[in-house]
Amino acid sequence: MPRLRLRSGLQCLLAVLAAGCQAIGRTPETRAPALDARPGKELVENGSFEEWNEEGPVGWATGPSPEGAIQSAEAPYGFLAADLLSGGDQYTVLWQDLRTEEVLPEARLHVSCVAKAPEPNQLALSLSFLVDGERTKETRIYDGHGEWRTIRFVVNVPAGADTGSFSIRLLRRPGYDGQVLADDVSVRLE
Ligand SMILES: [Ca+2]
Repeated sequence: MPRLRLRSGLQCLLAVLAAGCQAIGRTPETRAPALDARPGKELVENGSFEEWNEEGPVGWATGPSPEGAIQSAEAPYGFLAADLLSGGDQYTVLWQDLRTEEVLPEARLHVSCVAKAPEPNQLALSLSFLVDGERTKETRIYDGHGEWRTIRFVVNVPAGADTGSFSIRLLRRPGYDGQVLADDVSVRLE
């Protein structure tokens, strides 16, 4: 009987391991498709926040402090998202200068991210660039109430734009509480 119980225990363990392996194997198939499945040239590095180092998400700068954003496993794209921490009475900003060597005046840029926050207006997505030496911004805000929403807009690059001056920003506004998440930041050149 002891041998029987041992075998039964081993069988249970193997069954649990097999179920776990199946669950791990299934996970990627239940996630959204990779960024590169979409048309156009992607200008954002690590827009899905899958790569991190000790300073934060690879390719991104954060402020006001280096701890402006931490990893979150609640991610609609891939396995990780950015959790923008409260900056007290200051904006928390996550930004990146874009690889815009190929962006010519009068090109179209498709700008988007997915975001989740408890209240509308807690998070903004902003594309910034110089036109004839003047800083120009196109900004859209999160308008949900605690659910994942897509923020999306199109920018027609004006004739006088400095093609080396483009940057993308996520801004967590001061004066709100709760968790603010962002994932899948994309600027695609049509
Ligand atoms: Ca992600």
